[in-house]
Amino acid sequence: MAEVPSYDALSDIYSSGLLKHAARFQALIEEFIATYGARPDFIVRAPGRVNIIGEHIDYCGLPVFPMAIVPDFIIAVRATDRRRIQLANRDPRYPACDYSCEPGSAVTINNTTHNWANYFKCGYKGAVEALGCAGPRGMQCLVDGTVPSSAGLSGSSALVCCAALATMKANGRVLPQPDVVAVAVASERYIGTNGGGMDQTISIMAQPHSAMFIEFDPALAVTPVPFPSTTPPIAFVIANTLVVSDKAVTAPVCYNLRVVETRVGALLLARHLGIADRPACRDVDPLTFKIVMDEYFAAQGDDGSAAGEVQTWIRRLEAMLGAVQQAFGAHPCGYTREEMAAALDTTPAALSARVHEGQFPVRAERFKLLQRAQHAFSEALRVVRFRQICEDGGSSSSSSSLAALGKLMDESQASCRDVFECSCAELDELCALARRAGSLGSRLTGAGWGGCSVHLVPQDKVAGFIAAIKEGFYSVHFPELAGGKLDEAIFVTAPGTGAAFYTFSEW
Ligand code: NG1
Repeated sequence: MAEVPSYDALSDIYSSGLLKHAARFQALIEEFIATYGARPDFIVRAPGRVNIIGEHIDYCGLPVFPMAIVPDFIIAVRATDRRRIQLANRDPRYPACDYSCEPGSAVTINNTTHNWANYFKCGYKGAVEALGCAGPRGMQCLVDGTVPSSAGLSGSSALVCCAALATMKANGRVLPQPDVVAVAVASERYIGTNGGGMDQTISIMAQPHSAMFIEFDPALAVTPVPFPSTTPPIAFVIANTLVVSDKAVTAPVCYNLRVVETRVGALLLARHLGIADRPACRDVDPLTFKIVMDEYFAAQGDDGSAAGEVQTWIRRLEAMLGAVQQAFGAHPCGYTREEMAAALDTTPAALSARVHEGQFPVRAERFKLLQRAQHAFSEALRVVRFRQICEDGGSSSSSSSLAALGKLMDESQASCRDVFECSCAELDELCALARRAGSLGSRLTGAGWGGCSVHLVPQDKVAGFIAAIKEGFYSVHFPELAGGKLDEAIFVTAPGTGAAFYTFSEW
């Protein structure tokens, strides 16, 4: 299995802006020495990501299409024999903290208060448990992050991944990439959001120059898919609405509620399709839309091998969209808890336990199973088609490829806005403005309800596009924003590298 790479040249990590990155790494080392009085042993880096298409479907077991970005977390680390984890951040908004790592002392993550160090502790705790470390080493750590927080670019997962890797390396054993992903996915749930695995997978396993088609079921599979080489080339611009959406805080009515709606949807769909008693549906936890889809076809003796992979995906997803309408169409305004339980011949309390509400509580009068399922299967179709266009890139004209990719992104945004209801007024406004300013496809990225949007723009139009958004959005809503701050809010990005260790022999 692939190992997390170690580099000794920044050019292996970043493809441009090397002087700027070198200055940042140098400043990290200098501040580390000033803080702890010794040089760090190593630096570990994990990037944020932008999801190009495939929103809120990783936790349904359905494929997604993100790429790593340059904004990242880096942590300088020194292993010590003192039984303490000392944690500091170069950003003065994030206070230092210090906790015991004596054998037997539990790491507590208080997710009722929002504290940046919680994300570090998640990765630390997950790594120590995964290594089976009875007596973990002490660590001195200095963190520097450039991923905006609560913006849909997955700064949280980048920090969790970085902390898990720092802890593994300091304790002498770094697990293979897929195991690090599993540790980071499971441990980020200590924060209280019942997340899928997209962010941690791309942060650890991204490859340069490609977005990644990520499948979660039946096993994690990551396929690099370069964008088609069009004339003009494709560029992606990220624009932050600057509406802060902290999904840990809003989880009971936003993120975790969507997870529950899709989980209950999967249970009910299995029952509607007459496959609820098949072992994979009855015993698996959580049951996802992807498992229901596969089991439905397996029950008919259809293992999918009759057609090419893409055709199989399309045929199956389209069939599920039809089934969803039949299963939930009589409840266009959603289900009450009692209605969902009755449809599953159970009680509301037993259903709540089945979808782990004890750990991830949710609040809702009505659960919109029809809409959530429609979004999930149609979004997966868009992901598969997006990949297909990228892979066929050379065979159709540049303008038709770009237009087709952009159309899928626009359709995704419409579905997120109207069907899955995870957009917000500012995201809608920014996407509409972006299309008028020359974007071929515009959508929210990440969890939504605020945060960032992503726009497909022909490279020769990027400068004009960014100027138009600055004028039409930022100068209207954030007239005080200028210079570097404005450039952090809207920037062009290319697929970046995944997590790595950096051993700074040249310094
Ligand atoms: P962000 O944008 O980092 O809040 C979240 C989830 C993803 C995925 C997206 C929506 C975590 C760590 N991340 O991302 O797994 O479900 O929302 O597509 O929970």
